[in-house]
Amino acid sequence: MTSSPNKNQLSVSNISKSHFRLVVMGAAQVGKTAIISQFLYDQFVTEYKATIEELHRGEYDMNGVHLTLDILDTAGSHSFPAMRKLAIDTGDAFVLVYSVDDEASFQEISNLRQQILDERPDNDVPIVIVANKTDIGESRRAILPETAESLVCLDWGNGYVEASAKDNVNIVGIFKEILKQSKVRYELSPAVRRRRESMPSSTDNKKKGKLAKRRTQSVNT
Ligand SMILES: Nc1nc2c(ncn2[C@@H]2O[C@H](COP(=O)(O)OP(=O)(O)OP(=O)(O)O)[C@@H](O)[C@H]2O)c(=O)[nH]1
Ligand SMILES: [Mg+2]
Repeated sequence: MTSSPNKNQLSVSNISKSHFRLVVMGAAQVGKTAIISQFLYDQFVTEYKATIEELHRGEYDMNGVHLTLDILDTAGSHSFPAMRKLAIDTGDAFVLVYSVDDEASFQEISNLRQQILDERPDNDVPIVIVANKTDIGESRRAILPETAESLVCLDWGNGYVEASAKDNVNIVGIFKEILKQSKVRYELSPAVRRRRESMPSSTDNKKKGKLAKRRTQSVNT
């Protein structure tokens, strides 16, 4: 496979420009910040502090190709409509998080997804739905996994991942699923495809966050 630039690569919008912006949205306290913190910093923070908006940046070298991954952590509560609109307009892909013990948080991701579809004229942005806090146990679940998964995957055509930021279960799976949802774009570019192949496999959870990571940082927006 040649790595020379081609027409497709130039016309591809997201990863091919070596800068990918992932927006994480969802109701308050569903675990958005906890997921990002596990992925980028290998940490789970138990005390809750409401996010206003925070941009994290991860720099990666994948087979010699440099990738800047921006992850925008958004506010679940008191989210200003203009901020939300800007986040939706500028995201390359979206992670919508709900908490499995909170039915209203599932309704919120349904609303957010509709807003994304309404505001993005291309309407094909990768979206992954995350069912977080699976560690709380089956008895406290407000939404059954099979109900959520069939709605998300079959009716919505989006990706679905069950995860626990607390127990560090499937956190890398969220980011792998986003790449899977971006498949069409990846396939357009040989150089980008090589980068995708260098992502960790599903059995690599213990090595999470080690995508040849050079450094991560929190940057002001
Ligand atoms: N049991 C459990 N608790 C979690 C998990 N993820 C997050 N929490 C807890 O849930 C609370 C809220 O987590 P955050 O990550 O701050 O939630 P958030 O979605 O970023 O909230 P906002 O910033 O207000 O939108 C914190 O007390 C976390 O410790 C999880 O996977 N399991
Ligand atoms: Mg937060």
